[in-house]
Amino acid sequence: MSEFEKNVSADSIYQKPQENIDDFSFNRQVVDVFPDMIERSVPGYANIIDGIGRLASKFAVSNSHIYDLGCSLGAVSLSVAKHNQQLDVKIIGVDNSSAMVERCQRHVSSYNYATPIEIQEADILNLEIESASVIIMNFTLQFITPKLRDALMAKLYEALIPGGVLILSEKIKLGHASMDSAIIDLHHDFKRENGYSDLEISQKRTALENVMILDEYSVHEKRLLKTGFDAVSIWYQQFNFVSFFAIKGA
Ligand code: GEK
Repeated sequence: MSEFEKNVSADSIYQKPQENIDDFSFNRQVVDVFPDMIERSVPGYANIIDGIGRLASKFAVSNSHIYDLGCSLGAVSLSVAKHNQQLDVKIIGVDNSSAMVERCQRHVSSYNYATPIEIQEADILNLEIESASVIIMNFTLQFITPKLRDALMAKLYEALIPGGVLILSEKIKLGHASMDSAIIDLHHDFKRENGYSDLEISQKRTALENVMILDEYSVHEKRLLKTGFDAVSIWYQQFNFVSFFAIKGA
């Protein structure tokens, strides 16, 4: 366990009743508890992080960039660096939360993988992306305003080299009332088993309501095919948390 992991505080942000629940934001308070929060909230998080590193290594090519968009504390960037076998690859992690970026830079620099990792503070929507063999958005697209998602996918497609891959992970809607309700119950059971109370679960849900907007998987798939990607496939799913990848034709 690294020094960083030993210093992670437990997430107690929504433990006490709050009269007015502010919209969720990736501020300093969230950054302080982020590894604990995401591990206890996203089923399969550790498997997804490891799997993305392994999957990225199948598509990374020499003299290219690998982007980790919405990198938070750099878990994906570090997994990609750990598994990368290609020379002259640069991993670029990007986040628009200055609190995240500051902590991420310190965290990432405590590792010493051969593949360099550069962390930038920027909004993905304004970012210039180029020469990418792999682009990853691990639970980030759901925080982008829905009407901007088509254009963002088109920009990522353009930035990929032929044969490149886009790896997306998202919480999804199932699009059927009783199926959604069953799966949401399973997710809430998962959170309860990880120590969150009903109050914490419901207050967090309220905080996320206006900022995390979910699509159905079929919407993601259609959008990517319409953008020009050759094929889209799920490689991991637990409950309503899905990770999938799309290939740009060679
Ligand atoms: C992980 N990928 O640990 N531009 C840049 N960053 C953004 C934007 C934007 N427009 N919108 C949101 N973010 C990570 C987890 S968390 C998901 C990703 C979660 C950033 C935001 O600041 C946050 O750090 C991240 O996207 C989403 O694998 O907490 O559910």
